[in-house]
Amino acid sequence: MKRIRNFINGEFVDTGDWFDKVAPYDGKVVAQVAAAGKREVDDAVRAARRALHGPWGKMGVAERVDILYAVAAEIERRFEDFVAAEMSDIGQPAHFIRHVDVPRGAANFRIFADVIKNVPTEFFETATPDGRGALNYSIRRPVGVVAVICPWNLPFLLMTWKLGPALACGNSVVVKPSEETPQTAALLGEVMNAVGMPPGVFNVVNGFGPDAAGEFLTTHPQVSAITFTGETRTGAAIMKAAADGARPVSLEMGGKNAAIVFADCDMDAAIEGTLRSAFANCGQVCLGTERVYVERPVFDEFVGRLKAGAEAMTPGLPDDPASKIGPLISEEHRNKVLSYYRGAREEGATVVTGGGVPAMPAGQAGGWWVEPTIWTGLPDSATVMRDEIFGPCCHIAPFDSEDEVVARANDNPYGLASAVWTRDLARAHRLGGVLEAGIVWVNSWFLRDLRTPFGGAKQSGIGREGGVHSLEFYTELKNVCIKL
Ligand code: NAD
Ligand code: 6OD
Repeated sequence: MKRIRNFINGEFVDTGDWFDKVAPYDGKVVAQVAAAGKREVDDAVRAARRALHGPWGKMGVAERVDILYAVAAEIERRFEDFVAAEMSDIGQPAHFIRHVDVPRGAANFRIFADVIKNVPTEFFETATPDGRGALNYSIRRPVGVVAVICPWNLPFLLMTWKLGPALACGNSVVVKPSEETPQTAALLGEVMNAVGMPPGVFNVVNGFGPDAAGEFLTTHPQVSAITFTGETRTGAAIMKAAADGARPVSLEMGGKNAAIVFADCDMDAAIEGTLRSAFANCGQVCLGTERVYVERPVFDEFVGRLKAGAEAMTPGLPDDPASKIGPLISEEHRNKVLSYYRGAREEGATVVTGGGVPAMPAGQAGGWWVEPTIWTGLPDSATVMRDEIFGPCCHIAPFDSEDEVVARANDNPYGLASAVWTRDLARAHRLGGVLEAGIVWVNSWFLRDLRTPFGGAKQSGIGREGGVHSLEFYTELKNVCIKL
């Protein structure tokens, strides 16, 4: 049986406290994972703090950049190992993992190395009473030990999205992967050793959240800052933990995103885009559109075509080229999604397609499969229109005017993303301005340039990361004033 260990100060560490990692597609144990207790979390944080005063802390930017490029290259060299680890952790089709998740992991190190290499500096000349003047310039210093708390839905992409900037800025890190997806963080430990990353710069502690590795890490007094991706209520708990010691947080949290389809859109593109935004990664993408609003003249056509697309999504094993959709991550998550499927029916939804569990071949029957599901006929106040479900489902509602649909899209506590489908450029700009979301896509979805700001409005997040925006969180900006 494969064993996944913690990675502390450059070494893989057992704890004797093992928990099972189960493959989502058949429910079988694929690995045992060593849960970190308070002692291992403390060891990891102390190693990270020591690293700040060792060779890592003394390195110039150019040398740091070289190491990050080497990390990216080593990930690419071991591409198939990362793909295999991610396939057995999340169970999604290999195509998605190969083209989105793993390549983005390597890119996250390269792009943030480039950002730090090219970061501009402010410079001011100050008048002084004696006429000699003074020069001011700003420098960026690492914030210290950064705790990186990760979710399970795109584990490698989302972990490296935090690690790239954290390390580029010269911090050391302690990562807590999700208990559901521990494998790629362990592989990254091997990569760090292979490229000569100084011990203690990158550490991994495995385990659960409350009263376990996650909480031990976020409450550790030697942690300088916490960056988190996950559910909004977890983010709120982490914010409370961070208040002790007044430590900064960067929170990327849940979403209940709206797709808005106008009658003038390119319908083929809107259907293809909405099939992805509703069902990619089995609906387990924070940017997914569980609320779809369609202008009335094209409502019936849109519903019919999305239904056909959803019904063509063959479920299957990650390495089966015919597979278009994988399972949900866990039994617990499937129970949650299925309870929303039942709730939608009880609230009077018309089930256009799906709503249950697909029949799977014997070997896969123990996995956490659900059918891609589409509803119509519910009011905006229905539970499935308000809660983030995080499954392969959406509700489609008709609308009659731009003002109406903007008000309905904004009437939700979350504000992560929106997708607007229209050929009217002026309208696209108007909606880009008024939709309450951290990102508004027009005629696209999940088209992400890593240099752009990313984060959520309202209950979807606090702070922005991406490109130079990440520097706000991962560095302390210091002014140096020199009297001439
Ligand atoms: P989660 O909040 O359950 O868990 C996230 C991480 O937090 C895990 O590693 C977990 O062990 C840890 N954790 C849980 N309780 C903790 C505590 N009290 N203290 C410290 N750590 C704790 O989220 P999840 O179920 O893994 O991920 C799905 C959620 O993530 C969805 O809500 C989704 O929208 C959100 N998400 C948001 C973004 C974004 O960029 N906004 C991206 C991906 C996922
Ligand atoms: O692409 C990214 O940078 C990013 N943060 C994606 C988030 C996806 C959420 O599931």
